[in-house]
Amino acid sequence: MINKNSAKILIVDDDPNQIQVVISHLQHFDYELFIAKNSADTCKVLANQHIDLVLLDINLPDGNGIDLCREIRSNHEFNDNLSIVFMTSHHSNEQEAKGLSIGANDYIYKPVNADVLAARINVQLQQLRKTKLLSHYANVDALTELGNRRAFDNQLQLELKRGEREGVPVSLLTLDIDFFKAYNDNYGHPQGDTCLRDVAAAIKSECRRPSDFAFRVGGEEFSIILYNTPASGALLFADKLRVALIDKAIPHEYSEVSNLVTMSVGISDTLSGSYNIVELIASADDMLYKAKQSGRNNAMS
Ligand code: GH3
Ligand code: MG
Ligand code: MG
Ligand code: MG
Repeated sequence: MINKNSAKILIVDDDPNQIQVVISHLQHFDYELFIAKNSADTCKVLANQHIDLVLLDINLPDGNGIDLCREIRSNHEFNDNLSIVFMTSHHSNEQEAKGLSIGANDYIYKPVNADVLAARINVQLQQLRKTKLLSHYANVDALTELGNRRAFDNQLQLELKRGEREGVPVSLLTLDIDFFKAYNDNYGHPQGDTCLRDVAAAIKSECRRPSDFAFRVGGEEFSIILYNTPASGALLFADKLRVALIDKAIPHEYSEVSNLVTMSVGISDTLSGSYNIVELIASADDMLYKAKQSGRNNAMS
């Protein structure tokens, strides 16, 4: 969520006087302001800071704002949730329509009134907050706060493409809680939900690298993507995770394998198969089936 007071705004203008005007208009707000005087500096700031909004001049010494806007929108390394607002003194309906059609969110003419600038920025920041909230609801599982099935599909697609491009293995782990139906039937659904949250917490605490991604993909099923990890490494990870869950010591006196909640894990990787998403998922599911068949509370690759 962007907090209104901590929004990061980048002012792009080659005219120091114009920059001063904007700064004085915005000084009463707690925005964090950044300045760039040309296209190259703009890209540098966008790459290094999570900017929320850019106030973009059209005429720049090393290019023009329209081309820069296009470049920003096509470069996915930059913040997807970025608002681009053109600010120019050159009146042109054609330019204005073009700017909005290539991905700008608003178009303001200089000189701008301080209250109007503040109000327009506020509209943009409100819109960003709504977009982020919508994306959160679409991708995050409400019970565990892990990514949901949709987020899993997207991330796996992304990591497989990246792995293939960089020639790096990707592992997939499919996790399933053992005898969870019996848990629910005996302890009740609310207690079952609490158990799912506890399992998710154990998963989160074991996913320590930025390239480890965990999801709740179904009722009591979870998936983990480990980038740059072969199945042998994923197996070690799965065993640590199983121990972490056992260490949580969630009582389950109706389990047939333990008196605690346990999980079984199926593992596949891109080395044994291909970078094909369907094959990778099917193979992890097969391994999960085998892990269940062989007595549960274990991991198989
Ligand atoms: P196995 O060891 O073979 O995995 O047995 P199991 O009982 O865990 O497997 P099964 O797939 O038969 O049971 C899944 C159960 O998970 C069914 C349902 O009671 C429970 N469940 C699914 N979604 C939720 C949920 O959102 N909350 C709660 N509390 N329980 C859920
Ligand atoms: Mg200029
Ligand atoms: Mg299941
Ligand atoms: Mg189960």
